[in-house]
Amino acid sequence: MVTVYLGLGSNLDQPIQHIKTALIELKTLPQTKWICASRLYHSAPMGPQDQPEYINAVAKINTALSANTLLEYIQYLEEQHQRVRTRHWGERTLDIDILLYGDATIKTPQLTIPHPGLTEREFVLYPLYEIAPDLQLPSGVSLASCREHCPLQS
Ligand code: ROI
Repeated sequence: MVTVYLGLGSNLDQPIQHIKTALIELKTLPQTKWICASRLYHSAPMGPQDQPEYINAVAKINTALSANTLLEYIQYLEEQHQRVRTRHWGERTLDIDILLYGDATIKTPQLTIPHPGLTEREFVLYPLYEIAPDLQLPSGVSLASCREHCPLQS
């Protein structure tokens, strides 16, 4: 089993509901043990500013699924939430990112792990820190030091 952290975000059509439902749906993933999730966080949009604020959360699971298979399940979940892609960095009903997949570093056309935004996005760092304050990233850098360099803006 590999420990995986997932980042969830939504800013359309009752975002709190989308995140809460997605967290429940993640509990049904095959070959996967649910561990915990952060609280829900409000955050100002990164990207175009003329979009609603986001609700974000981070979930922790242990899974026997490969990173690619997990990605397929996650994309299926996003589709179930009528995910529509409007514009680059635009609004969305549900976005789920694989932030960390154990200690793996993966770079393929489909997947970049650790997630490239992980170390500088407050809406990822803060919920992740809530559930994994002692985490070390595959680079050897501690999550705590990333968070110190990323002051809360919103
Ligand atoms: N901004 C915030 N605050 N939260 C998100 O989850 C989020 N997701 C995105 C972009 C459009 C980059 N901005 C975001 O994908």
